Amino acid sequence: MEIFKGIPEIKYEGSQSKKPLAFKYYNPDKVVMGKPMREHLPFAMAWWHNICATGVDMFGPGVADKSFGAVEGAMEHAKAKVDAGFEFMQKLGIGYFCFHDVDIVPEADDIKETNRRLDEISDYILEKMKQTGIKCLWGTANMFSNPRFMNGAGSSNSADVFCFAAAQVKKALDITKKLGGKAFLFWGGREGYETLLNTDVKFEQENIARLMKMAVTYGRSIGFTGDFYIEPKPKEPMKHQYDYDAATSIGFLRQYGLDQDFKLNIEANHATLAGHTFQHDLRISAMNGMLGSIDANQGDYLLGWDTDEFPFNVYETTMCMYEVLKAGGLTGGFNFDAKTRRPSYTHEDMFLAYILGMDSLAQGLLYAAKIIEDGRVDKFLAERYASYNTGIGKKIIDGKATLEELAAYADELGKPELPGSGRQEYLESIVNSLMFG
Ligand code: XLS
Ligand code: NI
Ligand code: NI
Repeated sequence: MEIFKGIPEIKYEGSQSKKPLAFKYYNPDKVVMGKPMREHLPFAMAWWHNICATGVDMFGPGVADKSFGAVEGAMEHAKAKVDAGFEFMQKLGIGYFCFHDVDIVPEADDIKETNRRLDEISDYILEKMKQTGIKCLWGTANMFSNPRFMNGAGSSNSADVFCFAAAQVKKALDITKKLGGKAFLFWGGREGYETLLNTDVKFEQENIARLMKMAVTYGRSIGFTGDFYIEPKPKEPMKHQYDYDAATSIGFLRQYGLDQDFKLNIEANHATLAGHTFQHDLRISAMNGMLGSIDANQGDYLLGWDTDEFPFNVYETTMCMYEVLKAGGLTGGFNFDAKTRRPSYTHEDMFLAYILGMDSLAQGLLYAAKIIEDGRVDKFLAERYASYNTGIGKKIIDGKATLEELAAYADELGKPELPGSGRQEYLESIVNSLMFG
């Protein structure tokens, strides 16, 4: 039964098209730098925002109808959501989805019953996956909504709560493995604190690492060969979240010996909440060999919270795709961890939002490829460090110089030349002319 009646399969029509339900830039077959767009951009649908969220906020109830013709909260509804999700992805040509355990079934009071429901729904999802060829990008356990997690999951002060976190991780890993998921994700949820008056940070961080270690050991024991991800976020819901940003998360993973099994899932809006650009956290992850996947969205520079908007800022998507191309692509994908604004409450809005997001990333890809193929930016960057290619610079790089020798070199020189202009404005004008020229 068709759920999104009147919504056709979304096709590429080109930038001149005025048709709302068409791609203007995302042309899956178009080859960019030797690869079709669909391979550059493995898009994923986020189950929670798209299929579950109704626009509930602190000030009012839901406004969007996500019942999909079923009684809400029952297993019948869970199945209707699967039907809706797969029809949605098929109509947009999206190849992957991401989910939390409690997105796909209503949580029961008893964990045994929740797990039974998860078995049932994952059979149904698997069937749909076989019919459509759509795959699972990553799964995760929601360890932040249920009241038991008010003080965190791995970081909870209660050992019983820690066990429930472990139980959920185990089951979510089982389901992710069953669905052939590429990765398993930990987003910090409530792993953080409000005040140091009641928090033992060292103890909590060690415990989070213990939970992650157990997850890796268990995952490998059941034959899960995918990556584990940490998704950094600096704040919200907690005042301070432990996985603050990419650099902090990488330090944590290395400290606890988790860096061989984990990579990062970088979310645009989380990077900007941490006071970085999206590009910054992508670069930090990539240069450490830990760029796994992306939660594609954008924040609002005037607001201090995670607005999870669909990406439309093409400067940001361009610099994102520049980093992704430079890193040789993603092993993960682009998961739209994004929601329509509350007044955009219709089913058609869900499609329009994904079209915006997919087109914005496609534009970013096209412009990033132009910047790379043009070569002026890369050439400038390489030349900027040319003083290390020969002479004393090379000696430094080769590790053959001593502090005394460099001091003697400086003595002899008396005064160095200024290091050369950074030419930022020139470089920015190159980017503009490539984007709009
Ligand atoms: C919340 C996070 C969350 C994760 C998955 O801010 O972005 O949605 O991606 O738990
Ligand atoms: Ni977010
Ligand atoms: Ni996210």
